Amino acid sequence: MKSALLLIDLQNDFCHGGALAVAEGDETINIANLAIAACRHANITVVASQDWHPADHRSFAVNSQAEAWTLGELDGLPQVWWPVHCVQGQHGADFHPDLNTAALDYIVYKGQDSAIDSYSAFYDNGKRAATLLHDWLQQAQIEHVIVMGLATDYCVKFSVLDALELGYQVTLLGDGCRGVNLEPGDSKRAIDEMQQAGAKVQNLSELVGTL
Ligand code: VGL
Ligand code: ZN
Repeated sequence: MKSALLLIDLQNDFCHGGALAVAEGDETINIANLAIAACRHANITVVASQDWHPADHRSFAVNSQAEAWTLGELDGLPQVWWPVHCVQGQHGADFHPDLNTAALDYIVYKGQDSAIDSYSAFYDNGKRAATLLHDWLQQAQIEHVIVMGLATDYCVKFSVLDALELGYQVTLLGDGCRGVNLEPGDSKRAIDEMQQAGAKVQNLSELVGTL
């Protein structure tokens, strides 16, 4: 069975000093580089997503007359109002400088539609439009995805749930994820939810033993 490593949103804005910095976010970069090396050694494709918003994106609190980090509604869907982050072409949207981007086989962009947020690397939050990721993985005959990245309780969680729904086997690299934790325990609950839905949760060292 062919596998792909899927690295979620390892971008400056989710790391130390970023607009939407996740606690210990930087610690995922070293794990990602180790996972990339192990996967390349085992001939496993490496794919990354980038949160890629236009400056007028309505998930940004300032663009929706809302206060950052509070809850509202966007296009009929529950929405956390975020600080401005991952604006297309800006430093915050770049991959973390230490990430081994030379090893990436494919990059999928998400969140380009100003009117709706897009946590999953497969669909927007209303599943109204798909990204190019599923088509690309199908072309490559991938049946198993190994997922890690930022943030556990948003983009990682929804990418994993969609991958399972699309019929992929999913391994979540637990030590390769960090969460926003707007409410304490959100990351733990997200991991439980992914596991309940059928994801296998492993640490990198366990995964490496199976490659
Ligand atoms: C993310 C909040 C807003 C993420 C993206 O990558 O988890 N979270 N945009
Ligand atoms: Zn975003």
